[in-house]
Amino acid sequence: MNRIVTLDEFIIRRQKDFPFASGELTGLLRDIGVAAKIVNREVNKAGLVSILGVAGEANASGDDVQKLDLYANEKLIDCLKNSGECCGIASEEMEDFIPIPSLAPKTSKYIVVFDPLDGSSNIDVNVSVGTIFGIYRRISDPEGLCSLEDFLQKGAQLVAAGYVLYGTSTILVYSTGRGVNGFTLDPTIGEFCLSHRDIKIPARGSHYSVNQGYYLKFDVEMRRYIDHCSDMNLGLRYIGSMVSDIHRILLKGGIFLYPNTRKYPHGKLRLVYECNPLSFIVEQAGGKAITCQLERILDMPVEQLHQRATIAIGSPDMVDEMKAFVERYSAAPAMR
Ligand code: AHM
Ligand code: MG
Repeated sequence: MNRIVTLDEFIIRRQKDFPFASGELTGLLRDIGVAAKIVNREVNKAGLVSILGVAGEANASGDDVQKLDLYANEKLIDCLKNSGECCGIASEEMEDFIPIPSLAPKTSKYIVVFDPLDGSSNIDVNVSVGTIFGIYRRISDPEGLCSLEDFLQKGAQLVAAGYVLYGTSTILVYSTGRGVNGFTLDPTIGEFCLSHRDIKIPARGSHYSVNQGYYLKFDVEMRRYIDHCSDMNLGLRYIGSMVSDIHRILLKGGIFLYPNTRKYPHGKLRLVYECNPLSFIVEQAGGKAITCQLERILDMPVEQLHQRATIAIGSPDMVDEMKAFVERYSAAPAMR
């Protein structure tokens, strides 16, 4: 039997790769691991809603039942606030960021952004959902509270990013910029155990992932690329939970698209909470991530916390191919 490597052990071992590391990032990653276990416990109970109570009502014990995405948001905030390793948090569930005063004598240098429960429309029907997170080093004066500029850094400035997928098993995947590793939760011992070492995305895959129901709302170049995927006999897989779709693509190859539509002229997905962290992971695994207007996601200027972006992300050869289609069809209006 192979020796089990737990997430905590792995994170501590990796700290040695960073000569000037103070242990803060290590602590933060561990806090996120703890929050993930707490959220996982509640996600697993979601099917018992008819027994335990519906969100917005009181349950049998008279306690208010919370929506799961708000619960996840609260747990992540609690874990990060109490650790003292982080000086600010921004979440997809909150309008504004929360500055966290330092616990003297410590002055924390990291901020965390997250989408606590992505794909939350899938919870009621027992389909996988996920948590996405990104960690940046603060750029504001370390003596004061963190400020908006800390959260508006480009994705290329990420120090670490990851996701937790609450699926058939629960897996935490993260990168600190030196490859990507995945840890599956063993519920019997309550530990995330190293299960996917140094993940590399295949150059191509046999599936594409897009909400094909919006086909007629996409620009012509995107429609031509989707036609091409179908001509190539690629299979379509779309879960409607980005973490699940990206996880499949990371392991098996493929491309995920969320282009602009009439309803979402700038794309639907959030740059800070969804696109940047997942692009960081995919690039670290050898993949690519660009907007449907062909800019690298990680180089996109961030002007607002809840800014949206279009995205094409996944296997490098497939993203290049999509890019070629966009260049060809947007340059030749006569062919529309
Ligand atoms: P959410 O953050 O409100 O859950 O929305 C994000 C989700 C992604 O996980 C998923 O890829 C996408 O929205 C699905 O959107 P659509 O139903 O428009 O295809
Ligand atoms: Mg989301």
